[in-house]
Amino acid sequence: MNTSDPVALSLDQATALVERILRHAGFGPAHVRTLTATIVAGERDGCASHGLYRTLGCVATLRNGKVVGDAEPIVHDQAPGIVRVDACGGFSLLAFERGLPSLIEKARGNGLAALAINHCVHFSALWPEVERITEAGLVALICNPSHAWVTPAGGHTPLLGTNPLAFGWPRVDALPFVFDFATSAVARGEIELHRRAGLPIPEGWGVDAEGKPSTDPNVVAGGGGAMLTFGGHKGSALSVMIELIAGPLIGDLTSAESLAHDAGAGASPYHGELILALDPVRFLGAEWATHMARAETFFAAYQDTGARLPSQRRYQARARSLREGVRIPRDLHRDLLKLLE
Ligand code: NDP
Ligand code: PYC
Repeated sequence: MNTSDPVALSLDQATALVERILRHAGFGPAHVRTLTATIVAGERDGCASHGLYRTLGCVATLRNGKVVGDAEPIVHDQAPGIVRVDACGGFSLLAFERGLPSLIEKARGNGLAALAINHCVHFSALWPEVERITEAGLVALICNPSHAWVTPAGGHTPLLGTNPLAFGWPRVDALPFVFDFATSAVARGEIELHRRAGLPIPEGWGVDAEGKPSTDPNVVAGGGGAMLTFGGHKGSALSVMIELIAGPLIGDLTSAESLAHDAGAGASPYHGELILALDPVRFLGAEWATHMARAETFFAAYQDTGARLPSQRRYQARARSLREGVRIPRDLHRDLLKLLE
């Protein structure tokens, strides 16, 4: 065995390891369950920036006193089309789980509905939540702010979060169409993985304190620099939209306010999350199947162009991991085991 060889884990082993670490750290059973499921799903689907690596951040955030490890979310029936869940300072995932049944019921009743999660600590990829909604036959749109690490196009000081935007469309006899990306050029987690591996980052991801392009992850993510949005002013505008609709609109923090709340602790962001669900059956009635079939024609035409659909790589990684398990960097495995000491 070479010390740089990755460590192979079956999905059961990965699950047992993450569960043990989170329990040992002091998270309550419901949070251990929801955190583990999402962390292992990230690794399984080949999303290393939101996979087992995130266990380190969850534990650090608890040790810093920046998350309530046994918070019990409170569900409020805010309006006929709105369910609000107060995460009470816990991680967002349990709040999502508690609010989901009401979101689905309201979307089926009204045609569209919103779930607003407040006062949550957030670290996760959004596609696991998108898939829970598409499994119910609904269209999903989810977004949230994060910490102010990203400068708007044309600026050079951080103000925006990495603000992910995710969309899902339930498909006939196929896994859902899902995209889920940061509105920064790349997720912060990807830069952190480069830093851990001692690698430079590609140009276009960030700038130094003077706004000059930088490929140093230590400068862009921590050394006075800033991350960049994707697509210049277009990514900036989308990111601002997310600051607004998943911030002030739902009575929660912007990314700048989340970073101020962090006060240098380096914990996961603390803010809200906005989840929208739309019901094709309510929109279309008896015409539903006809129009879902037209969407399938569209997906076929898309792939006929030679392009691949977002999530196809992820679904392939999932199928591979279900067969073969996952492989994680040896130094990550070592750092995870240290959390059990
Ligand atoms: P990417 O830039 O890799 O974009 C991811 C999305 O784009 C996926 O849906 C991916 O599908 C799709 N995609 C990538 N390449 C292609 C391609 N060539 N053709 C078609 N589709 C493609 O990831 P990001 O770094 O922007 O984001 C990674 C994750 O980080 C997301 O899951 C996001 O939710 C999470 N995140 C979470 C934050 C939070 O606050 N909680 C903040 C920021 C990010 P596929 O997976 O199949 O490649
Ligand atoms: O990777 O940008 C990121 C991120 C922020 C919060 C969780 N993930």
